[in-house]
Amino acid sequence: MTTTQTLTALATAIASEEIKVVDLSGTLGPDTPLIKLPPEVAINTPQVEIHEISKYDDNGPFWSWNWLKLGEHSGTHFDAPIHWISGRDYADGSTDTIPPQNFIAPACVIDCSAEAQADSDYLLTADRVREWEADHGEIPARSWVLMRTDWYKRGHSEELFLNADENGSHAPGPATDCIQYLLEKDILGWGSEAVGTDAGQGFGLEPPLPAHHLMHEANKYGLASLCNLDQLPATGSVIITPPLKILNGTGSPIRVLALISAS
Ligand code: 23J
Ligand code: MN
Repeated sequence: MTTTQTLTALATAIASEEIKVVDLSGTLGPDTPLIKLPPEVAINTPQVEIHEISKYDDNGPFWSWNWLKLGEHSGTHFDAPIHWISGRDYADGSTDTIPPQNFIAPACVIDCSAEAQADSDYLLTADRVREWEADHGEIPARSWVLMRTDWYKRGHSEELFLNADENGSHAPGPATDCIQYLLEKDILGWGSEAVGTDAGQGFGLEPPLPAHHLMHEANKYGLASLCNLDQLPATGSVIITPPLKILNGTGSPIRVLALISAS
């Protein structure tokens, strides 16, 4: 098959639903849960606001449109390398400078749903990734690794989704050695269903917040608040992840699409 025929076949297979498109994004709105950093340590992102400009009325008789108040790291979103101090110097590390071919890549999905249900602070380790590889093959370079926890099923309830107590949020994420191992594999990015790419208690790891610190130090990307990872196969999907082209953007809300084989 020529490359042009491959492209045509792709479009045909999507139209016929031989290739299924799975939406990995949550709905973005005023009740979208956002990360809550300790206010004595840091400023937080304000809740999403959707403001009506007109709705087929005196403010615009034939049209409806809104303007948004929106943090870069709100809802299902992309983390760019310059988001973290360890990645601050990458010339191709902001939402407007990342090469666009990096927005289409295969995904490996590691099912941690049972572990996360048993333990909200569950940390995926390098050993557990190696077990996954024994079942599904080696993690390929330039792939996304997505941690399935079914955390998105907690919905937009802050209480359930952030799951915070006096010690902060309790949500699953990667152990430091997991991220180190995945970087040895030269993955493209790391994705999570939780509010951020790191565990709720990830501040206490070494380095603190290893998914942020180590991935962005290596000019790699993150995806947070993913949904529907339970609809993906462990291997064989392709995900499409272009953030908004925000000037010097550190991240962006995003519509993440997965292409999977229907058969
Ligand atoms: C800023 C500081 C700490 C964290 C985060 C942002 C995120 O999780 C994020 O959305 O990138 S942990
Ligand atoms: Mn983020």
